[in-house]
Amino acid sequence: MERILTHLNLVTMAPDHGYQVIENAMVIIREGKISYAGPYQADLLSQTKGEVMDCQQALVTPGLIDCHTHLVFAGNRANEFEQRLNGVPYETIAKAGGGILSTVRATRDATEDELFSLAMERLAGLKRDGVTTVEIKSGYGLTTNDELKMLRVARRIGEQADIKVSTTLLAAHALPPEFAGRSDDYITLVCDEIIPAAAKENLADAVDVFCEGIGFSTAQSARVFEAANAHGLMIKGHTEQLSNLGGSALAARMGAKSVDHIEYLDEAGVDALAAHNTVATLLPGAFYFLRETQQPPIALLREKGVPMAISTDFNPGTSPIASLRTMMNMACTFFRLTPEECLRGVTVNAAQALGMQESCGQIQVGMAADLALWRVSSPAELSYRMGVPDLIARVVDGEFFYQPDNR
Ligand code: DI6
Ligand code: FE
Repeated sequence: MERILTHLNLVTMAPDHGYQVIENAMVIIREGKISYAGPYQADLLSQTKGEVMDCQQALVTPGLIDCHTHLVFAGNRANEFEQRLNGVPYETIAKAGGGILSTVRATRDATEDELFSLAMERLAGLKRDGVTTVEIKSGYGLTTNDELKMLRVARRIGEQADIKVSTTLLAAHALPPEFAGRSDDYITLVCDEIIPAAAKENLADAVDVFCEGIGFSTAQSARVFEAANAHGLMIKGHTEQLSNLGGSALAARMGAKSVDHIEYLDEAGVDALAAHNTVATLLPGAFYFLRETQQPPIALLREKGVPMAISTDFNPGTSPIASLRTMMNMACTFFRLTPEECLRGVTVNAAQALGMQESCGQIQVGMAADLALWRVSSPAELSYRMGVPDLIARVVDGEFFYQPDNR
């Protein structure tokens, strides 16, 4: 069964046309994959059997990819947000059990069904922005059972068929209270028990580490990456978010698909990313929410040709913002990325950050028919405007999901 989309303006992000709009274009979908994408061709249309859909001049881009989220958790931290704005010091909140560990408690107490329905609500926000693939991390369980529980919820979201999910085990996110003063022992648990269990049940596509003074050291991160590599899982890092420990270069050398945050990355770190073709994932939501002033080294990343991705980092502590288009706008305003770099950052480069560059992130023959149809006239509008419901539909493996009330 084929489907022919006509009367559309096409932005493929593929090497031949990239960001350039192909007007009056045509896309043919066969068995969930792109079989043609390019200028309108009357004879091709007449040769093709199937349903013809008039897209009424919609702009069609690859479906957007949010390559870094913590979408599965229970509770929220609005109370702490409010306390801080009322002058309560962070230390007081932390001593009273606030911060990441309050989310850990709530997540441990929640059932899989509860976590699933909470995550689905948050996901609705991302879908409104045309997201067809999302990465979801664990990291609020911090026991074998609770980490696997989070990953099972993430996998179940992917089985709903209207969005693709890539899962990441982030057991090395924070030190659980049971291991206070024994962080090396916790890393041993992560390497010897949690990673093997997640690999055995096929629950994780990748493994991530929070490599930071308040997280885990580079030596501990290396142990986690080694265990992940030994189990054939991809690796990624939360690195150089608050200080420069060299975690990004370490992760790149060990084969990381991406390193994320990277406000404090130095030139040697950028060189390591360039040498290993590691994606630099920018998270402007956390930059905004933490009122960070240290800029990621955008000029150096550009100069050395490091691919940049952009993501929401959706999480209850530092980025409670379920909008990838808001992140595109913030990447322009805070980091001075161009709208072209932003669209690349949520399509082709985000796919690379997930090791999915062969199957999605571009509109190219043979790739999955994962598309977003927009009521906009130029791709720059996607980074320019926030909050206006511009999305008409998402297409996942050739299947259409219309945005309610916006057909
Ligand atoms: N960096 C972050 O910004 C989040 N995790 C991390 O490693 C914060 C997560 C939270 O506060 O719940
Ligand atoms: Fe994160």
